[in-house]
Amino acid sequence: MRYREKKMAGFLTLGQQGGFSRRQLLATGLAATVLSGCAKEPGMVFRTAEFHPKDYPTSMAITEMGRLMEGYSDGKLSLKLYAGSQLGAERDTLEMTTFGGIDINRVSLGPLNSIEPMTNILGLPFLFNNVAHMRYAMDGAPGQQVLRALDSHGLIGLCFYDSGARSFYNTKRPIRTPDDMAGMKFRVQNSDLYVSLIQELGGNPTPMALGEVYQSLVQGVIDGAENNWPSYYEGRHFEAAKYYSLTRHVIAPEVLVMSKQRWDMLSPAEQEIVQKSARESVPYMRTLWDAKTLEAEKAIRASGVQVNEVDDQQAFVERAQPVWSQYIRTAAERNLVDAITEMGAGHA
Ligand code: GTR
Repeated sequence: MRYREKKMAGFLTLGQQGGFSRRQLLATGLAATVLSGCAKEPGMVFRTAEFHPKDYPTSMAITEMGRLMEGYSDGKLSLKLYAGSQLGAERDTLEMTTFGGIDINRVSLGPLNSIEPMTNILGLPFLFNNVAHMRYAMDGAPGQQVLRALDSHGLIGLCFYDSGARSFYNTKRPIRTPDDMAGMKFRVQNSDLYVSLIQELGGNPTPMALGEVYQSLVQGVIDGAENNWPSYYEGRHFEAAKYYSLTRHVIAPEVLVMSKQRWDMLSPAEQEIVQKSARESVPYMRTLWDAKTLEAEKAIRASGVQVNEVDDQQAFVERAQPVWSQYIRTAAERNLVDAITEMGAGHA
């Protein structure tokens, strides 16, 4: 089948397999594309999922990617962004993406950990020295290697976005040493890596969707969680958990993925446009991210949250060390860690 025919067939089977009703297709704009195909070359509107609201850096970068894509394709390729978790929690939207029910999705690496082991490597505690190190490594061969590893799971890794450094916040007390975490219940992403990390540090991990964290903090179901400045701020978690302790234990990036089903319906030229547009949205995302991080930090500090540096970060590094041996299992994983570590020399 030539790619155009494959594309049209793909649209129809996508609708049938995914069990979309005609009303749902119309609502998402997919039907418009299918129907207009009779009259002229059909355009494609990629259904795109994002947990964060539409003015969050990742959402704005996706919007920028859509703008670039439309320009490069003379309006034939575009995306519709469903921001603010409209399509569901990250774990669920990711599953839908692997089956072709969602075309593009911006997710944290956490929910990908159970799908592709290589993603665990980027989430290893204290792997990256800082955000600059992470960006450098993701722009180079290590980043490409992890993106390509997603191919065998029905996903095309388009690019990495930022997620800053994750630190702990809680309702009880400042965390200065790992011992301060003892007995506290921390929400973690649905990822075994994060569960192990909290256990090694001495806390009690509770996997939970991000959307449930605020309420769970307020109701005392959990004592704390961990995240970067923008997410701690955006979710209003800082209003419920007044201690933010700068452990900076994970500096994993986020990733923009496309459903392989949809990718395979594109011509090589269209694939290149999608890839290029995603890549070109990255510098824009980074500028927004840096500004948002500063803005969030300023607002959080002004709100009366008690922010502290930890006494000795090395104590956390050492406690978390068993997580490394647990997740570096193959020679390829070891090589990836070594390559990333070496790249850190210029980013101390
Ligand atoms: C945020 C990230 C979200 C989500 C979240 C979490 O930093 O942007 O995609 O994965 O962390 O903790 O669940």
